[in-house]
Amino acid sequence: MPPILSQTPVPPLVLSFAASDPTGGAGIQADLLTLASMGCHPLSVITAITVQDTAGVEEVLPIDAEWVADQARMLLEDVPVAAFKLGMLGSAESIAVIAEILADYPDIPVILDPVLASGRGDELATDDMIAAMRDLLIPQASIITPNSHEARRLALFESDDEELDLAACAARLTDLGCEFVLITGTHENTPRVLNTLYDANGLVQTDAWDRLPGSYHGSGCTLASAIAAVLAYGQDVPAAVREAQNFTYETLKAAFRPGMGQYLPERFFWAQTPQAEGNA
Ligand code: PXL
Repeated sequence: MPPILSQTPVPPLVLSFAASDPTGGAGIQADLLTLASMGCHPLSVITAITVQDTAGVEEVLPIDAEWVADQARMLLEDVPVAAFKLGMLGSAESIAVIAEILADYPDIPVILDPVLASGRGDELATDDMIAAMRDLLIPQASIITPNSHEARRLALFESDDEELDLAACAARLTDLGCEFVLITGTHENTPRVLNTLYDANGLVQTDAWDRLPGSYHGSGCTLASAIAAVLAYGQDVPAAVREAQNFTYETLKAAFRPGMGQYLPERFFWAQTPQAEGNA
């Protein structure tokens, strides 16, 4: 190899386990764009393939759990990973093999975005997947990033009653063993969006954001990947959560609408020319 190449520093490597979203708005494509935009090199293990457009998800084909495990194991033998990011995982069997892999790398931070449904409400996780996440993944997570609906379902509160206390949900989730829980508040009936970070001792920080006018596809994947990127650069979770929210907010302000459904976050907002901004 020419010396110039061998001296090129390796960016932090973040391994994302996620499903393909052909729109590029969510899923593995969202993770790759976010990680690359934030200066990491994305590694990817595909857990499922979806058929969808910007309005919603039509079909899901989970990848065989053995293939999920093989993709990850081969990669991990070769390259040093700075953070694991988990999105839509496809099946309870895949969750089980991913949990085994994570257990072999206990020092690598795990960012779990517990994807349960699409923005339109298409179910993306079965009850056995939710049970497996709760039993096998949440105990190993450095941080999980549910929205308020997901937090209530994972904490076993069935109702979507706005009065249900999100702090109580977070306490149940940290009791399962994760270090931090970031509950995003887009779906709550508050004037501003409140994103709240908890640990085992309770509230850590709340950040408030002005509500943006659009409906966005892939904002959760963007936020969780951005947290993974900052953790991969060595910052702590509260700092990563702050910086990742700033990044995500910028991607949503620059979002574009390529089809008839939702807006997609612009993960390369910082590379836009003034003219492209004028067309947005
Ligand atoms: O936004 C969550 C999400 C994650 N991954 C895939 C998705 C979605 C939502 O639709 O399709 C592949």
